[in-house]
Amino acid sequence: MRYRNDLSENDVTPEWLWRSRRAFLRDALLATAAWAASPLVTRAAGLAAAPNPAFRLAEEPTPLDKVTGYNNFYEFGTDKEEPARQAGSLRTRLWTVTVDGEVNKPRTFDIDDILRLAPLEERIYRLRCVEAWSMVIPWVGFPLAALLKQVEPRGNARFVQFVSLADRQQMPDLGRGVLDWPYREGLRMDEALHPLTLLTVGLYGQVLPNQNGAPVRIVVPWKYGFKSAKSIVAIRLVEAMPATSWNQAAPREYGFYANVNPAVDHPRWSQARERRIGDFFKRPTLPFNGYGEQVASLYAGMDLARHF
Ligand SMILES: Nc1nc2c(c(=O)[nH]1)N[C@H]1C(S)=C(S)[C@@H](COP(=O)(O)O)O[C@H]1N2
Ligand SMILES: [Mo]
Repeated sequence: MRYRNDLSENDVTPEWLWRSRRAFLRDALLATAAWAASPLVTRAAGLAAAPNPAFRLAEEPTPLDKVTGYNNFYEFGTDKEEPARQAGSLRTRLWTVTVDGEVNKPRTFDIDDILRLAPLEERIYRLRCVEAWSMVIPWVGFPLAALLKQVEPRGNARFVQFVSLADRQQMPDLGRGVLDWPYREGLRMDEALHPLTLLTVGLYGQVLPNQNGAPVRIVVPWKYGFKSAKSIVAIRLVEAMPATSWNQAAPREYGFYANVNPAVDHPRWSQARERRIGDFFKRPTLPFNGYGEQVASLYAGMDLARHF
């Protein structure tokens, strides 16, 4: 989807959003200064989401053009500029997410079902990429826990696997074999149920741009960015730790946990500092990306140098 000021509403609004707009969207954000000022934004793609004051940061959000122009999404190219150029071929309508595995009520949700599950919130989170850059992004979504509750996880569900779309017709770089497709990620059950873990449908008050993982992705702010799977089509609750694409590709470099940790270097570079996109100087990386107060207890007693 392109974001332009001069397109009519129906040109730029995905059908699922347009159809469900009356129920879930208001013509909010029309008047806010940041919204009106951005040449990239169209009001028609707006998502009504109440800012959650518990998730504000004293740091400037990364400008929208950087958030949508500098992306990691290997299905659309390995250069950071390629997803913005190439992700237009992703079809995000009539999208479904199947949630199954160790659950009492497996179910396939369409995107409208998902939007109906919980009120949308705007939460400003840091995103720290494993390659030592970071952004601050106002995401729109709600806790993944609200979705998982719907399917009634069984007692033996210990992990959650996320599976992204893998369609060669829509994703030009799937043939290049840099990763084992579909892109797969995973969380331990308590991580998946943690209130910080966000099922995400938008950013900057608009539906997710394709290059950021439309129409629905995960955002796990205390972990390296690769844990936050984009354009997901399946969520599986499983008993054993699931395989993940990056861990399979380079197990010495990318662990299952991937908690942001300035004390544990990547084998090929330091993780002590990071470049906030747009800044010249690097800044220190914070343990758990600054969310330690909320999540450090999940790892009590674990050797995080071993379980990196
Ligand atoms: N399906 C899929 N999800 C993905 C990736 C990917 O290549 N494919 N890249 C990951 C990485 S490494 C990062 S840093 C974040 C980037 O998200 P952003 O482009 O919205 O900043 O997406 C993650 N999710
Ligand atoms: Mo990343």
